[in-house]
Amino acid sequence: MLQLHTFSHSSASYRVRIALALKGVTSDSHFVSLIANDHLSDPYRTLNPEGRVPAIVTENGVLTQSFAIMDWLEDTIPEPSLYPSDIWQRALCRAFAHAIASDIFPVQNLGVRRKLAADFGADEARTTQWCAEWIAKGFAALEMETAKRFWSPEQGYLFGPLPTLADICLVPQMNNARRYGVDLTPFPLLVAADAKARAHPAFITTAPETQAG
Ligand SMILES: N[C@@H](CCC(=O)N[C@@H](CS)C(=O)NCC(=O)O)C(=O)O
Repeated sequence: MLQLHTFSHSSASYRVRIALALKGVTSDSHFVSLIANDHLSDPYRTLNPEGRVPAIVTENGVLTQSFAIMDWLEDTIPEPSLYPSDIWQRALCRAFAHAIASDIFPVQNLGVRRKLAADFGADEARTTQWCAEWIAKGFAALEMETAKRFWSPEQGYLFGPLPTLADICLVPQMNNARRYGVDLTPFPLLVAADAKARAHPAFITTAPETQAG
């Protein structure tokens, strides 16, 4: 059985939990509290020297990085696919997902927020403002990209009839946006896509509030 090292409110962990659920794969959850700094402990860093969640223990060894884990799942269990079938749509889907995972999310990660506070004297209000501004900037671009594709909620998920990596990245990032008080009214397409995806059982059963730890 796969062992997933995960934290309830970690968006990268939530991505992997959704992907596992979509693929119908069960795993043993090992809770790593980012609040209690479990991720920085020696035993955890032996598993994942980066000191981040998620990490998954497979029969081949430990795999880190949510995208590496999701692509490994995709390669191992191709159906249902986490990508649209058309090659160009697949590329656009990857671009959407990476805009969140590589550009929007990293600047509001826990380590960054702690550094802003410790080294630059940013209080809670300033770090919240920092996170909210980066999210709003990134969402503005994604809203435009989504409008350029003439996407509408009637079309289903962001890239077709099934949830893809784009939806998997959007929903956890929307949770962060709400947590930091981002005004979502300028992003009606993203709000609609989020509402559609978060109603899917794979997103519901793996949501932060359903997780122990
Ligand atoms: N690129 C990594 C990011 C993993 C990551 O940074 N996870 C966060 C939680 S969502 C974390 O462990 N943060 C710890 C920290 O910032 O110290 C992935 O996609 O898996």
